[in-house]
Amino acid sequence: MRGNISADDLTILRELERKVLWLASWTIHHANHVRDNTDGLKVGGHQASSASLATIMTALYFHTLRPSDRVAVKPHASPNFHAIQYLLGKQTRDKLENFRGYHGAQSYPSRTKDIDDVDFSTGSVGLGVAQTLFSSLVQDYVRAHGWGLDRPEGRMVALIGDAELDEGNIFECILEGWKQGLRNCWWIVDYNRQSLDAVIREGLWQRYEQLFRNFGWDVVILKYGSLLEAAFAEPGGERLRAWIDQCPNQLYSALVFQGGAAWRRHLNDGLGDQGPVSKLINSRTDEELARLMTNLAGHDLPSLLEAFECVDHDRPVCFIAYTIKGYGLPFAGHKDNHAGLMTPAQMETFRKAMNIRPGHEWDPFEGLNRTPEALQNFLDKVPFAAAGSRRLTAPRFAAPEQLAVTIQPEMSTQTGFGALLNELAREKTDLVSRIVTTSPDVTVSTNLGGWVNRRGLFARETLADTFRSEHIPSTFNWDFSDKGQHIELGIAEMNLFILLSALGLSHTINGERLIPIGTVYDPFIARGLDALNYACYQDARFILVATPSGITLAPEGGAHQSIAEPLIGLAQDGLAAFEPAFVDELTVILAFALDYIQKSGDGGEVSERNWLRDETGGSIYLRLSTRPIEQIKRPMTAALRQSIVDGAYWLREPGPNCQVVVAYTGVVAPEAIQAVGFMAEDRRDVGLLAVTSADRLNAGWTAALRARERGLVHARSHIERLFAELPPHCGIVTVLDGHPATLAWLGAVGGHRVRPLGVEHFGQTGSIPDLYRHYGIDADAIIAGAQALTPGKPIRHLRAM
Ligand SMILES: Cc1ncc(C[n+]2csc(CCOP(=O)(O)OP(=O)(O)O)c2C)c(N)n1
Ligand SMILES: [Mg+2]
Repeated sequence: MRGNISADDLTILRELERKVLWLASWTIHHANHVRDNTDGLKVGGHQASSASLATIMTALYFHTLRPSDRVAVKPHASPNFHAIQYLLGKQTRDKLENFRGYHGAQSYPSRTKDIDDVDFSTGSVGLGVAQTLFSSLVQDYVRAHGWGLDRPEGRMVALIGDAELDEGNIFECILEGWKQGLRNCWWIVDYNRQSLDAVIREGLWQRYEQLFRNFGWDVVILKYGSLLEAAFAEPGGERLRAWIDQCPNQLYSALVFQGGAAWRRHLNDGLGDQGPVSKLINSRTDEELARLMTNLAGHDLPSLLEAFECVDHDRPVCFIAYTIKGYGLPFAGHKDNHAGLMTPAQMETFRKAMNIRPGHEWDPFEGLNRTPEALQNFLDKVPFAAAGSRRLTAPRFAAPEQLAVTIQPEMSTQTGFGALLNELAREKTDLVSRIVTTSPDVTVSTNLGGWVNRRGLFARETLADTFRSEHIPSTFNWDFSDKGQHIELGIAEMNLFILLSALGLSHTINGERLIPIGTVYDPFIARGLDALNYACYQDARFILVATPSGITLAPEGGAHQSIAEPLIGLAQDGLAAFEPAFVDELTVILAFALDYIQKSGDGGEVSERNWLRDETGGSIYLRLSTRPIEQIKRPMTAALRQSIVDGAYWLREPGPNCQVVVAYTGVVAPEAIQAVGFMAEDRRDVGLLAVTSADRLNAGWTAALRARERGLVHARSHIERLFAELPPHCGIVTVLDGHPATLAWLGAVGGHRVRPLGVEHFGQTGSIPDLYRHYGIDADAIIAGAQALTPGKPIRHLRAM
């Protein structure tokens, strides 16, 4: 017995290992050669990559893992994952037959698109890996706050391709994990020494080993399987071990590909006539020799089971498991095998070797030696699958319609945000207890300081603010405790988004809902954009507050100003973007956000009222600014509140003969208001549209178009209703501190001419008036745009200049 497993169970696991390899290979083969596949895109990278991980995944899923454990599977090992879930009764044959097809099993494991309980999506290499680390931290956060203690602690496990470790975000998160006292995290590196293009550099494992140890990880190197270990114990075995240890990656891979005779030739040439070791080699047939020389620990169930079983602590562990890319398949080890596919003839040989009868390729137990009853009995008891569905749920927390805050006559949205959180921090509601804020070293400069002073920083170990205990005056109390509600991150924005992804899945991973709010400078969204996209793809729920933004950050210059971000807000799926101008708008939007992020993602129905996905919810992006602007004193009516949420309202209603509409977003409100005032005498019935969310306006519009095309003739979106009375000859000037394309589409809604103003080129230092003038988003530019769009006498204000 090794690794706490009976000989009988080990035999069954060996059968399942073959089955996983077969089913994954057949799934891929089927998608390419059996199913009609005319799109020309052959399955790339799956076959060899899956074979590489088949043994490790068999050991984990069928023996080691528990229901509380969560796994991110290397993207190209998805066929293994689907095969395992198929054997466990959680994936259908239909979906496997349709692998990579429409509504079939996904090419890369997907939480949102697959039916077989994917814990964490993967696909963009490196991100799923970091997700496991941050999920461990979130698990600790939840438990430290006293929630979910009736569930056992889980391990967060990443199955990692060795080349995946080239991604910088992995190193960023290792550093953060060390700072935050990471526990219960296992990373298993599939050390096949191959990437997509190439065989990797020699000795990388030593660099990894050092690195992980430096950051407090336990490192377990799984190099030799049990056959090799036994051979090393034979006379001459040590010589054999030395030969393998010195064998370059390239040569090893080439010999794996060539097989037994080549191994023998090279070993004999390399070792010469050495007596015992030659005897060791010569006592084996070519086939036995090939099996021995490729018996790496990553393909040796007993070695793996024992290694996993031996971990007796909760510190993070990195297993470096030696494997062979394409193990068990004809192109094993070949450096070109990443996108390698078996030919029909090779598949036929493989089928026979696996004892599979034609027509029985999908039968779960076909070709195995144990009886179906024995196998099914084993599968029924697999611990990982014992608890049923892995999707947990958590109740929602009621959010108010609007938040309260004192609005100063002049105020910026960023100050408003800080004040709103400061007010929330005073409240003793369940909702507020679930808020967790985080920021990559810009907590203070994004105005979260007041909230943090009241709610404290999170750390598993209490750490007092020495400045405070030494009575040195400071605006900020930085006391850390396990009840704190702010997670302070280092500067890496990738970490921010992956942490938001982990926090934002807590309701389904931990069964405990969190309300995550992350702050970042708007331009640096781009630094973590792929991780933001990843978080949204997994349907994680969070509020992203991006501030400051735009060229409004005038003296900071082009390196800190954002231009493209409003387009990200418009285009990013799963993220509703808002850019308020006034703080009262923000009080409404933030309240909406607190509710919207908690809505269930099921169904994807659109609301009949505004044709948005308001029933399904999503995440929220608020683009804010540091520029103080004069606030409007007005009552917040229910209708205004609704319009702010729907994306726009008339700040000045257009009259029946309206010649010009100025539609603005965000911080350029004063310029738009001023411009409308200046042109009022020279253009008739000018309208002023406040756009609080170009994203929601646009989404509602396209959804309504689609609905009408489907025959719902009365479908009308919010922007269509707002523009319904505009005369056809009226022109629209749009303006924002961001890329003009964000609002340019407004002209297409009712077929009006548009002059879109915005920022298209890198900013520079200057004052706000300097830069608004230079980039053409000031009142004069708006008036000039209006004059060019509409007939009539020149507008006096421009003439006067
Ligand atoms: C961010 C990103 N860049 C590039 C790719 C394309 N890609 C997919 S797999 C791969 C190489 C993976 O090598 P490794 O991680 O060692 O896995 P193996 O195939 O060897 O199992 C690359 C470059 C990707 N999926 N994601
Ligand atoms: Mg690799």
